[in-house]
Amino acid sequence: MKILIVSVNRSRQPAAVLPYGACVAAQAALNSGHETRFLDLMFEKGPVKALERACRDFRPDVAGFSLRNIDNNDMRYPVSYTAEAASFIAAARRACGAKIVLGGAAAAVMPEALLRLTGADWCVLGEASSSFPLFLAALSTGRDPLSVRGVCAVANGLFSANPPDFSTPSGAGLFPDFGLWVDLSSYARHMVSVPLKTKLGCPFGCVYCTYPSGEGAGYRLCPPETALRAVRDLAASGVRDIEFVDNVFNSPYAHAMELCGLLAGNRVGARFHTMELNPEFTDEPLLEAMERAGFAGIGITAESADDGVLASLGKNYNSSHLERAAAAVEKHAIPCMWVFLLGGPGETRETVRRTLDFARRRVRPSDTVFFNAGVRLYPGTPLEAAARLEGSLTKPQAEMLEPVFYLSPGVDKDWLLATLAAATREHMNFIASDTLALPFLSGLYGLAHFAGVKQPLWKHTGAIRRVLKGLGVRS
Ligand code: B12
Repeated sequence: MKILIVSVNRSRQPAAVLPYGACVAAQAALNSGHETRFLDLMFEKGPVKALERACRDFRPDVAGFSLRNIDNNDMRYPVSYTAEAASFIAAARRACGAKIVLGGAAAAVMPEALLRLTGADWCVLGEASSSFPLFLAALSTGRDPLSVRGVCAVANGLFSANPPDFSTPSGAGLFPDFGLWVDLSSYARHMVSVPLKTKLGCPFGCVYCTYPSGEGAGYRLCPPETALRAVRDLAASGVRDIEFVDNVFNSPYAHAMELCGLLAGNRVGARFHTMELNPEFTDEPLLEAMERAGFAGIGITAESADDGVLASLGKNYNSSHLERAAAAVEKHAIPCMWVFLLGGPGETRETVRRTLDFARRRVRPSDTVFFNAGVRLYPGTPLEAAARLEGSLTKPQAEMLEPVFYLSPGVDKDWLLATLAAATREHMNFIASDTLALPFLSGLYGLAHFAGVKQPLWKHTGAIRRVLKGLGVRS
């Protein structure tokens, strides 16, 4: 069959991201014998025209739309991406007779609502490297696609789903030949690193999170040697920045250590990044190993420094792990971004102050701190159930594509935002969503690349904000 994969994501907030999942789906279609083309809408000036052209010229049998984001997860400046995605799908429908399939991280979070919104024929969940070829095989041989694990559809107004198979092993299927599908140099010009994942699944029980339902709760580890091969291939093709986008990079700890050891022993001239370190496993030996491996930037997803809030969020760590992680970070030169999520269950003015106090005391001024305010609610999560019990969420699940946020009754929105604004004014290395919403942020990446600045750009947050302040620009 002729398969067109369309990556609809055009968001540059906080930075453009390379359509990793869409590339995996395209590679899976190609490897299973289908004639496959890819349309990346990220940098297209006229996305609808480009899509119509691709549909008319290629006349695909199947158009697979990769939907990454539902919205920007920002309570203060919410942006929803689903209406735009639906308009692209409608344009494809008008331009050709292809069957329309949805996939991607957003589709995994709310498949039914997205199927109903877009009118797509099917949604394929689970690992695209295994489920997508099985789906295409069913379609091409006239079998019911719903017989394939991970496929769902709305027919006659009714939603049917065949649950995804979370037992497929993680391996080479995670490493597409990116250069076949996207223009890597455009991404490099926007200071975007190439993403790689070294495992699937997430065993943690964070109350707001969709990862275990999207990938399964058990780990499926990619052999570190296989990941090293993918890193080598990318480096050989000229890629200089590689970001590990595992849900949690440093768990299982031994797997991360083994990979770092291999990277250190086989230096390929690339810089490595990850934003997904869990404080429980962030210690001295790990940072030592990451430094030797060539990591140029790390992020610690701390969320809160208050033990009560961490427990209510369902976290596996407490404030003593944060203290230990901070002590380890201080001993190493790798720039670090700390990420906090304020307003979750159990949050009060007191607990917010405790987290801010941790950031002031323990984060080096040369490092960056990002504060999220408000927790995006997703169907099927324990936090959704709690919010309904509390009475703060009344919207039916079908309407949750429009962003809805949880804010603890113990802290009011105005106070929280004013307190955050004061903290970010006082500390130039502290940022909140105001900075991410800056309209010129995307241009800044291009400028920085042109000036030869190395990734990650966020390590210059303090300096950039000071310059902007000098120019009278609020950031
Ligand atoms: C790492 C990450 C980031 C990094 C990205 C770094 C980088 N260099 O790429 C950073 C921190 C920058 C980031 C930013 C954002 N992220 Co983010 N991110 C992730 C994370 C943890 C992994 C994404 C990834 O690369 N996965 C690996 C690829 C291979 O998986 P995949 O894309 O899902 O694709 C698989 C399937 O979905 C499927 N598939 C994909 N496309 C298609 C197409 C077809 C046809 C088929 C059949 C299958 C298919 O096949 C793939 C392989 O199985 C996910 C969580 C998660 N577990 O998905 C969140 C996630 C994708 N992010 C999310 C969000 C909201 C954002 C932001 C909007 C806000 C934010 N929190 O910062 C921004 C948007 C940035 C942008 N410009 O678009 C949401 C998106 C859904 C939603 N809730 O709206 C997720 C799912 C987290 C969540 N549950 O809330 N993110």
